[in-house]
Amino acid sequence: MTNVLAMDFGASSGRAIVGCFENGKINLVETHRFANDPIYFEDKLSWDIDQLFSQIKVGLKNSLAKYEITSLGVDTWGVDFGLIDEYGDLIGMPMHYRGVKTEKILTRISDFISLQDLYDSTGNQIMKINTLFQLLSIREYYPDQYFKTRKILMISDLFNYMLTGRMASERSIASTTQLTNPYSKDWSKKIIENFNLNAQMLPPIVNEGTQLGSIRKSLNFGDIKVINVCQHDTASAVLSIPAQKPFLFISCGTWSLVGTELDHPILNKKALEYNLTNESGFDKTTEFLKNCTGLWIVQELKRNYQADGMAWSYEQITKMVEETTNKTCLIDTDDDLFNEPGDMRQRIVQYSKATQQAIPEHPGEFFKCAYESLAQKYAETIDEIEDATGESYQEIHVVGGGSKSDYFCQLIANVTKRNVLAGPAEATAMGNVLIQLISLGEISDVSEARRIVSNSVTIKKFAPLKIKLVE
Ligand code: LFR
Repeated sequence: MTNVLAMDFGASSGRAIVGCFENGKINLVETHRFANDPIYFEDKLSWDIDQLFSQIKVGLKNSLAKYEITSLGVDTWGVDFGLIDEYGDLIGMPMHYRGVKTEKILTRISDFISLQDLYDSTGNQIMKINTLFQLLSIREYYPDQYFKTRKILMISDLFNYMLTGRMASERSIASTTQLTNPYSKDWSKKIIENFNLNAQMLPPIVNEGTQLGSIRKSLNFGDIKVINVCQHDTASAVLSIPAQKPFLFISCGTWSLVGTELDHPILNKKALEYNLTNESGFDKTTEFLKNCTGLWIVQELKRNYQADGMAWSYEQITKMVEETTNKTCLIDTDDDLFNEPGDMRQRIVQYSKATQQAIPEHPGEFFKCAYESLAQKYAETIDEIEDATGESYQEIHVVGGGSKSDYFCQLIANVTKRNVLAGPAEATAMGNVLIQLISLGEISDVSEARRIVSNSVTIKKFAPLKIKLVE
């Protein structure tokens, strides 16, 4: 048996998950779960890095109490990063994308490059949270921090650095920055030059599977390798999908990534018009997808009610939704209104008033609005992906937390009029574990890895039923 540890930093929680590989199957065991709530540091919404690093240590300790661990890999969401000074120390705390104020910067992008050129050079969907825009805003509003910076490390690279003392930029997480070339998947010289950035700040890009080093001796965990997994959680999740190309996926967590895996980027007019992104997956594949808001609004609603003393589980929430027979309003889940933490009920009411729809009142109606609006967004996005790729897809692989809800999977099947294949739910952790096992020589390649996923998890199928969302 070989055991490896995946440290997965999601928005609803951070987790330590041990992947136990034996007899061609992987068993995932959660050994530690902790909150990953942002903090305010110098008035900026930020990552609580020191606290989170101590949670990695707890994760290691708990895992080692039960298993012999060969290696560890860290994955996180994309775009966020820390700044390292000339002494190798972190400058302040890394900003959290939900708090970044890049709107003004975005209005001035055309001083540096045309939007078309920016898209052609990076392949990335233009989102205000992208690393490039965050970096430009630091240069503008916090020049002292910017000019002290010697290296920029994406958050998962930063944790790796804290664990090993070594700096590198893993390719998949680097591809969320709007600073990489979609073909070479290396740092884009053009972007660096056009925006007058210092190329020395960007550590060399390494492939997933690189063994970065071992955990520093001073941390006292024995000899454990740190491996650059697909550190972008989306890339890890896609890797774990047990499917043959071409396939369509929805990686459904706080965000919903709706897309497909390709051998090459797509930068045609339609891709730009639909704001579809090209990110780097394992083995330099391209994840051609749209970053849509995901269960974020549901998670926030759940928090809103909890703050009012109504603490419901997701099972209770979906039961409530299923019992809600009223038609409810539909919102654009990607509207800026829903971006930041806060009371989603007020914002949904505001939206439904502005769009002259029925105003939800009861909890079931608010949750139903969020779920149905999401499913609607997926259907629209799938049309866009089909239009931009020229492919048509009969089924959708739904992975991640959202795949655990039968109600939601059935709704997605109904609204998109396609079969839904649900699972694995722990897609990101599974992908993280798979790359470590490939790097250690336990699994030969990604095809074998995907076969192992099929043997290890149950995939549930949902066929579409006829429904109508609005009269
Ligand atoms: C998903 C994800 C998306 C990225 C968003 C913000 O967790 O990594 O891929 O666009 O978070 O970084």
